[in-house]
Amino acid sequence: MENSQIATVFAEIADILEILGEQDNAFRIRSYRNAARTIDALPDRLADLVAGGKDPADLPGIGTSLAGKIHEILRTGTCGKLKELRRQLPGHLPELLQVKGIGPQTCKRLHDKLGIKSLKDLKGAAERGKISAILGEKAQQSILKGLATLEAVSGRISIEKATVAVAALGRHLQAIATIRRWEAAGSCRRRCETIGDLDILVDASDRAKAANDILHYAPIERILARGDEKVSVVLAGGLQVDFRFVKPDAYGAALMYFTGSKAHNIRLRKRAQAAGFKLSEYGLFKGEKRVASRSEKDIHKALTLPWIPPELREDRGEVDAAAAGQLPALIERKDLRGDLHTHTNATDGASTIEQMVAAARERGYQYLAITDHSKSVTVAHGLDEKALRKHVGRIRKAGEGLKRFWLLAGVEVDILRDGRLDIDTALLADLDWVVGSVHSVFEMPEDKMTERLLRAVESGVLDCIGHPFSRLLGQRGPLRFDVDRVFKACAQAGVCLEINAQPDRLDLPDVYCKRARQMGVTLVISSDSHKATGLDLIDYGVGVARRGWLEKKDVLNTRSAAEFRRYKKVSR
Ligand code: DGT
Ligand code: CA
Ligand code: CA
Ligand code: ZN
Repeated sequence: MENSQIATVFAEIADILEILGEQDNAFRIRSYRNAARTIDALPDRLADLVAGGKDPADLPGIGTSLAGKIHEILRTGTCGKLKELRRQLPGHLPELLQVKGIGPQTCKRLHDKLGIKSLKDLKGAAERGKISAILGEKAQQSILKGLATLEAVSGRISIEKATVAVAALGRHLQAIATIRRWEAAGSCRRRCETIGDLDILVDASDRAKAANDILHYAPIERILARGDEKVSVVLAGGLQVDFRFVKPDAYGAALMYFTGSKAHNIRLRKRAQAAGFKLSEYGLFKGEKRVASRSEKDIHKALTLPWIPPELREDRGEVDAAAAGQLPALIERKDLRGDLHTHTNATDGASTIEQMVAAARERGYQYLAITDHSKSVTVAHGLDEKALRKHVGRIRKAGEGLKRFWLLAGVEVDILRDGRLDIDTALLADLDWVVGSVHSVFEMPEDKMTERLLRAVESGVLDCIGHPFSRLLGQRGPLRFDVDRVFKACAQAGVCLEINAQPDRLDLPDVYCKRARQMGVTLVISSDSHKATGLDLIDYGVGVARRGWLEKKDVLNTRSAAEFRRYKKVSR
């Protein structure tokens, strides 16, 4: 169980209490919120700490009552209090909080004044112009916009949430004796940005028994279907899981089919047909004879293709590339030698410089850049010149004593609305690594935004553009700018583009990775971690890079510290 899952339970309790408007609960609401924040920011997994004998009540702001709930959540995945509160709340009100700009109080007003009980109600009211009378025209427009971005991912969850859900479910499946083998297929295996539902393949020696044991998984809230081929359930929180039973001798064929994507399957089936085969979830057939089915490799081989990695299976030219022997040798997590975008407790991070370094070394890295926020990002306590100079002094001092490890003193500097940078150029020029990012004024005419980014790229002091589209999945659309011009300027100026691995960013998006590489831009995969354990989020960035056809050589932070130093000398 991850800290974020525990924090989510407390945050939802606070949301519901606040929507219910129980004034005398103000103190309790605050303590649930604080607990959620504390737990979310913990550098270590609370589950591990508790397993190691730590009492959650020792954490700041967590008393015995909350500690008891933490134990309950760790044991059962949820908490009785939350279930009870959910029963008290009419309709699906907390789902309104997913809309950017709607907090619990707005939510309550929308309910009290307009009888809104769900997202659907909200949308209807906003479209009929009913909201402006209560909240004003500006709020109505912003709600309509928030709804539109939400719809783009509606009913879908982040790849991180899906990965965590698969890991938790996996621990349950692992313990079922009749299950010989299982695997997550579908969009999860292709490492898509967001996941609609989970598709789990199961090879069981006794299907009825296995189905029975699967259905004992505590987070299951509803059973949609139960048959000999398939069991479908909905977990608490709304995630659907389809389990499909497959025979071991057709495992590869089923894995291939249910991995998809649908467009890829169709493309591959056409190729099989052209060669006189029939391809289905049961195998590759010539007439009545099954020629391959046990493993994906067998099937690909019979079609005279190399094995195609799941991340490429989107019908973006991968079948032709495979046939021509031109599949990329995709980058892997173990190729990474360092992380070039991280935060510490000097701004909005939770860990110290030393804790970040230790975590980087544990992961086998040879270098790490500390890039805290600059002054414009006031919510993150961004640093002004004076504070940054002091911080850089501390970073350099911490780096001096380190053997075979390069600690880079850097910054994530704000790109202001006119393209100027938020920190004095002379100071930036003195740093080891400068990430430039847009954190405000996301709405601009396209040509103005292009000029803004070009000016930053051509400043001569940036090493990398952070989260280049500054989108937040489900919350904020991408910046609009002339992609070709900005990418070309990056290639010319030797400024890298970041693949930011934060699960709600995944920015650059996969299709732009391919384009950036073709235009000669160097890419960097960064965790943008705000705590020591957050370095592992970089995995989601590797997923994006693989979906973007990137190889080890395309990504700067696969280079050794020595090679990276040489790159730095020639690039600036
Ligand atoms: P999702 O769940 O929306 O994130 O995306 P997927 O790709 O996991 O889609 P899902 O769960 O509907 O189906 C899983 C896989 O099953 C899909 O990637 C390909 C395969 N599949 C589903 N329906 C069809 C179909 O009508 N034709 C073919 N060829 N394959 C299908
Ligand atoms: Ca799926
Ligand atoms: Ca499915
Ligand atoms: Zn940022």
